[in-house]
Amino acid sequence: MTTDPAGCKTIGCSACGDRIVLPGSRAMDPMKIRGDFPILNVQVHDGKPLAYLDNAATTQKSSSVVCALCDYYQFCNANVHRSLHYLAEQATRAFERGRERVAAFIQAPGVRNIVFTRGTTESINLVAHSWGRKFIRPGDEIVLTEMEHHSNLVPWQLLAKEKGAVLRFVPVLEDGTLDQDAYRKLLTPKVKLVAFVHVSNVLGTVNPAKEMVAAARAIGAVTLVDGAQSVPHQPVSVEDLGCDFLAFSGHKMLGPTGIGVLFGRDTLLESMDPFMGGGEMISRVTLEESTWADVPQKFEAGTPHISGAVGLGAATDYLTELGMDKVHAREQELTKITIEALSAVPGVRIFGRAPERSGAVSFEVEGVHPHDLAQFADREGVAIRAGHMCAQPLLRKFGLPAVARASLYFYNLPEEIERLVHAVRKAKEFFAHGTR
Ligand code: 7TS
Repeated sequence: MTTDPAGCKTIGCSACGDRIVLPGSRAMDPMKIRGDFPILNVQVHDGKPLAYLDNAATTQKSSSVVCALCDYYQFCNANVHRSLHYLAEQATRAFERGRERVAAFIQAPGVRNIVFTRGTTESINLVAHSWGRKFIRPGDEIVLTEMEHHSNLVPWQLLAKEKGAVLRFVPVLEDGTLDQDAYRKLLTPKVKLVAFVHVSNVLGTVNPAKEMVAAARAIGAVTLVDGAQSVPHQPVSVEDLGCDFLAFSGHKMLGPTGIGVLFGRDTLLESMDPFMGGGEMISRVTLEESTWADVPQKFEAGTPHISGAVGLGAATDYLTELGMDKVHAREQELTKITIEALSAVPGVRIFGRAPERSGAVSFEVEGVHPHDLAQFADREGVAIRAGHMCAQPLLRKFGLPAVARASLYFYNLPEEIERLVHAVRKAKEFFAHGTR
């Protein structure tokens, strides 16, 4: 490893020997960080600088991640876990190194606990299919919350329908926190699974996951945490959380799209049936029947997203080098600025006032439809999202068909938040008087 005068470290990729540039210890300098993300410098709509505030949907990718993908395809590409030639061994090593880095990133006991999937959605569907269909019986209860993303709701609806199980929901209170008293009351011996979102993609609420997991485990329920909006933004340790399953997506944490993770406890993964059948997930196959490979391969049928695992590994390297505690602290600062600045605009209502919250800030502006606002902001170079955020039941609870949402990551700047607020003020003006 070498370190240049700017503090950047260059390491050799263990698989292909090529260099990977990592940010240095002085890297929380925002301008230096932004140098690692060329896309943040693109200009949109006739030369407007881009303010990318849609990070809950997907984050941008650091050059180190893009380089790792390039290096992989240029120098290491082959299929994994099968051929014996040089490149096949390099590719297998690179792929498995990705798994090792992911395991270390969330403090999993080992690589056996890390199943690669396409993303959070597939990870949750895997548990519903492979664990749920085997262990859920008629009359069993599954506890979810009212703030779930559709991906932690619909798979359980399908399972409950098939198995005659009952879904129960922890209510969301006015401030965007979960009703913890109601949660405790729902925890009866009938409950077999508790699945909940760690950080809401709409309200930004950080749920007390460790305590919720402990309460569920005390009654013998299996626990699944949707970490799509937590793992990228704060230190998350499965050892500390104590959950049985944790699901998250690579693309929301600097990694490529199409790669995600299911962490699972050894004993549970071993007890579950396969998710999909095909190559790689078998031990022995006859014409009539098959036996399964050991975990995690049992759940990884077919050729996996090899470069995705390599890219996700590079993403965890980048985040680890920055320090997840610093990533979190920086986002907390930006979130505070965003909430204060938006709250100062008359007619702006922010949803989610949890004492502990993340940088997903949903809001509405009096007199401006969220979709119009997002379109207007886009013309100003400010990228935000509008819509139901894949959480229709939650929005319905707040009486809203849609909201606007700015979502932050460590590479954002206070100036970008100012530009958002400026766009909001201008949109209000425009929709009130028809002037720009
Ligand atoms: N769970 C949560 C809490 C999410 O925010 C999302 C995606 C998912 C699950 C699904 O992740 P995927 O990678 O499998 O699609 N959330 C968002 C969002 O808020 N805007 O676009 C996608």
